[in-house]
Amino acid sequence: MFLSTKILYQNGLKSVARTNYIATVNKAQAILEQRKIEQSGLSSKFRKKNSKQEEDTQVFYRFLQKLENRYNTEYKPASESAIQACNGIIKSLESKFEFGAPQYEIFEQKDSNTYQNKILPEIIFLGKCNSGKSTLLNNLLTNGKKKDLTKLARASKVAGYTKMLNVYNISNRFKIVDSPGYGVKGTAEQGDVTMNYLLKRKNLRRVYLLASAVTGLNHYDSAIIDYLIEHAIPFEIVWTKMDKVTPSLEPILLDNIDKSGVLEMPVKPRFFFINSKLNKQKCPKRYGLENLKVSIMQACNLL
Ligand SMILES: Nc1nc2c(ncn2[C@@H]2O[C@H](COP(=O)(O)OP(=O)(O)OP(=O)(O)O)[C@@H](O)[C@H]2O)c(=O)[nH]1
Ligand SMILES: [Mg+2]
Repeated sequence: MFLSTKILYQNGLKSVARTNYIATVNKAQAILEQRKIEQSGLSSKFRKKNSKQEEDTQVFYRFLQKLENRYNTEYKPASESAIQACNGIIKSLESKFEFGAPQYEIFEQKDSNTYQNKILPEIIFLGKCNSGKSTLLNNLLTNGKKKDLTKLARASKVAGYTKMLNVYNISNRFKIVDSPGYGVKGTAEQGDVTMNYLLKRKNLRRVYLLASAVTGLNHYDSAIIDYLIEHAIPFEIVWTKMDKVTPSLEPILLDNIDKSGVLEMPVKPRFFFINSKLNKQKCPKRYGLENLKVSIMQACNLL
């Protein structure tokens, strides 16, 4: 009796253990199944997110194409060989901040001290405060590497950040001048130094006028454009912050350009549409910078 009870007990134990074991296996299987479901859910969510990103990038790219076709009819995009040559030159060059000048006389004086009168071709970035001049300069001269992006020109959310003409020397081959912005945050002294520079600078090859694609051109830009035309200073227009143009802002941008008066000029400036900042959703790359680099190199006779 004792034995059979013991066997029973043992059998009972075994069967309890077996039941527990089966329950554990079932539980583990259920967990695995659940995980599989979750993972497949996750990956489909991930796939959905990725394809949404791709779609947004394509939509953005198509909008850029539309702008190119509509406004740059007289200009061809830079050829692949020109882009490669240009990137090769830029890679081999070293950029450094040379000096800042709050007045044009100081600019001339510092410039002659630095170069012993060696004349280098020069371009300047003009534009309203906050239009992205300093950020673009950094992007161009550091090949867009994130860690280097604040190495050269200081940029800031605060409008009116650049206070004087800042000169950057690129391996003694050419120079880029970053200017203080005009508009509500600009000052009379900053206007003075910039206007004097535009008027007097003999080695200025081309002006790049920057306008945020979000705020567009306004009467300040028109006044500067009139000044450039009056003094026969060649210029192009760079539309910055394209990454911020949402579908609802697209028609506003087109309207701004169409009504700006620039399209009626006898020689239409070339437009560059760029994003200096990346945006995971629709601008994973920087667009338009290659064409702009080629234009700068050509203006400085380096290509
Ligand atoms: N999203 C986006 N932000 C940009 C872009 N370019 C510039 N910014 C931002 O716009 C702000 C102003 O940029 P800056 O480069 O300082 O503008 P600036 O024209 O030099 O301004 P001032 O020196 O004040 O005349 C900064 O917060 C930049 O990060 C761009 O292409 N996309
Ligand atoms: Mg600036």
